[in-house]
Amino acid sequence: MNYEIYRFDKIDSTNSYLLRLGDEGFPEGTVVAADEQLNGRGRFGRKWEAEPVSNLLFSVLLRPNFLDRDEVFILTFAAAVAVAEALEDAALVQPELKWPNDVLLDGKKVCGILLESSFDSDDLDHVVLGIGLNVNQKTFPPEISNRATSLSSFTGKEFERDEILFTILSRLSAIYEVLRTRDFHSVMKRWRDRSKMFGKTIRVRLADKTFEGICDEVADDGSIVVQTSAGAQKFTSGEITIFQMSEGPLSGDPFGTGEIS
Ligand code: BT5
Repeated sequence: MNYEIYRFDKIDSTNSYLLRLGDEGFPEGTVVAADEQLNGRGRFGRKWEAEPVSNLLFSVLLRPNFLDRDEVFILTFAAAVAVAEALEDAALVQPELKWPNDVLLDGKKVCGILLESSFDSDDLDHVVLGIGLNVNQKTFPPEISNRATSLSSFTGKEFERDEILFTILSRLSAIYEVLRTRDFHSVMKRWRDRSKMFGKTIRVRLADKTFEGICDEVADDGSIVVQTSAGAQKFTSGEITIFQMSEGPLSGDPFGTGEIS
């Protein structure tokens, strides 16, 4: 993939801006990166809070015409793998992946991914992959301080943001080529290899029901399978809380809320 990077000191949201560039016909590989977002977004309208200049806040424009609309979910998993591999290379850490879109260090969220798609009538036109990675930020607002971390908080070191950005983009490009061959299985396997959810007790909360059981697998279609007392149940969305063996929740709301599309 050929990247062209547009940099901003300040922007509303790199995702919102790039969705507009996508509508205007900008090519695949267009990247928008900002030092500060005034309206950084998570999923379901949540806020992404990041101190200016300390972190990576960027979005990548994709035009994955080799994917059907119900296969777009795979891009979130591929991006999580790309980020994890990049952090292994560039920061010498071993991140853990949590369904469906979180990258964790020590059970805390270091990176969130926001995938947004734009359709032309029924056809997928473009996808914007937004990545917020906490790099050199040392402290977090009280409401997330016990569940958020940064590369710097975790390692005690400072990082060159561009070096991490270029490593992520290069890993993303490589995994995107694998997706082009439609080898979804190998991408999901790389995701599963970095997840520690399997075999743990998890709680899945839907709008009107809660299920608890052992996390069995995350399937190639991105769904999560849980062994409950009523048998195996498959979920494509829900709020996930992971429990340690005999401790309380490892991470709960709002980080666990997920939908795979
Ligand atoms: C996400 O949403 O994790 C996706 C975040 C994507 C942010 C990037 S930044 C560049 C691009 N432009 C945008 O406008 N967005 C993308 P979600 O799974 O809904 O998680 C959001 C929740 O994470 C919030 O409700 C907070 O509880 C928590 N959170 C907010 N800021 C955080 C941070 N810096 N580190 C860790 N957790 C955070």
